Amino acid sequence: MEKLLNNFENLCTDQNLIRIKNKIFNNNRLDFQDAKDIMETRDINSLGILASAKKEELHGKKVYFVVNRHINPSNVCAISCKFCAFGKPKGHSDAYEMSMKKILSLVSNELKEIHIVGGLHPDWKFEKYLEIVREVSAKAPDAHIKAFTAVEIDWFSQISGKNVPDVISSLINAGVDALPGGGAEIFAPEVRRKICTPKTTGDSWLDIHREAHKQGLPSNATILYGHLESNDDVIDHINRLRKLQDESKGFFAFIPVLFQPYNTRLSKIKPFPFSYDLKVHALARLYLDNFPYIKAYWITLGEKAAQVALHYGVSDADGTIVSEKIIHDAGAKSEIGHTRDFFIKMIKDAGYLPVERDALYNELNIYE
Ligand code: V47
Repeated sequence: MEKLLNNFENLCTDQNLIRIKNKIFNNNRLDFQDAKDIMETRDINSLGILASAKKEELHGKKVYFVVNRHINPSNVCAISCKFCAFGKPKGHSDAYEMSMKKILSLVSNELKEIHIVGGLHPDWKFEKYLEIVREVSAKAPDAHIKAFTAVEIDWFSQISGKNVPDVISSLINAGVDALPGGGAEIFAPEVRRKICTPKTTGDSWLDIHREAHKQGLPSNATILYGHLESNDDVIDHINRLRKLQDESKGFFAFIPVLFQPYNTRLSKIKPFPFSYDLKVHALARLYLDNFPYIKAYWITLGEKAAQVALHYGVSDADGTIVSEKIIHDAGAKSEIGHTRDFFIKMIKDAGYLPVERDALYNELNIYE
C-alpha cells in the first residue's frame, strides 16, 4: 500500500483525486466538492487505493466479521414503504407473527450478536418487544442484542405514550446493547418522501440516535442507495451523519445498503453500474473520518462484490446472519446466511486478516 501511495501521482489519472489524497493525508477534512469529485471520478482504481490506504491507517489489514443471526419477529407493518417487500398489512396471506417459543428456538449462546428488527405491528404493545429482549437475553446471556431501528423506536414511543428517552432507557434495561442502523434510508426529504412516506423523518432518525448515544447506547447507520437518489443526496446523507458523530461519537459502523427492487413498488428502477457501489463505499471511508468502521453488506451487494468492496475502504464484512428475510423478500441473490469459515476464507482470499468480533467490536479471534 505504501508503494502504491508513494507512486500515486504517477498512477492516478484524475487531478481531483490527487488533490483529495493530499488533503486526506494532511488530516484535512473532505468537503462537499471533494465528495462530488469522488462520486464523479472515472479513475476507480485510484479511488480504491485512497480508500484502502485510509482503511489500513485505521485498522491495518484487519477486516472484522461476527457470528450473528437476524430475527424478524413479525412482518406485519402499519405502514407501507415503496422500497420494501417485507412489510405486510395485518391479515395478508403472507403476514406472520412468531411466538416467543419460535423466537427462542432461533437463539443459541454460540451467537455473539442477535439482530432483531421487524414491522411496526399495529396491535403489539411495547411491553411485548421488551419481553422479547428479556427472554432472548436470558437464553443467550453471552450474546449482545442489537435491536430495533430508530423507526421502531419512534413507533414504540407512539404506541406506549412514553417519550423517546424513556423508550430507549426501557430497551437498555431490558437488555438491548446496541441499535442497528436501519431506517435511515435517505435523509434528503424529497426522495425520502417519494420512497417511504409516512416513515420517521430523517431529522427524527438522527435525534433518536443522538439520544441513544447520550444514554451510552452505541449504534450503526445505513444509507439505502441505488434508487431515486442523486450524488448530492448521498453526500448530504453522510454529511449529516458526520456532523452527528462529531457531536455524539456513538456510531460504530456505516453500512451502505443497495436497493433490491423485486416485489417492491419501485421495481422499474434500473440497476446502477458496479462503479457506483464502489464509489459509495469508498466515499464513506474517506468522508466519514469519524466513523470507525465501514461495512459491506454482502446480503445486498452479493458475496463477490462484497469481497471487492474490501479494497474500497471496507473494514467489516457483517456476519453469518443465518437467515435473512427483509432483503430476500425483495429479490436479493445472495445466500441467506454463511458460516464462520466462509468469512475467514473470503477475507483471507482478498488479502486481508479476518478478525472475529462481537457486536461492540471487541476482538474475539484473529485468524492469522
Ligand atoms: O432500513 C428494506 C433495508 C434495512 C429493502 O446495523 C431494503 O448492523 C434493500 O438496517 N432493498 C434494514 N434494502 C437492514 C439494516 C441492517 C442490515 C445489516 C446490518 C445492520 C446493522 C443493519 O433494510 C432498512 C432498509 O433500508 N431494506 N427493503 C430493499 N428492497
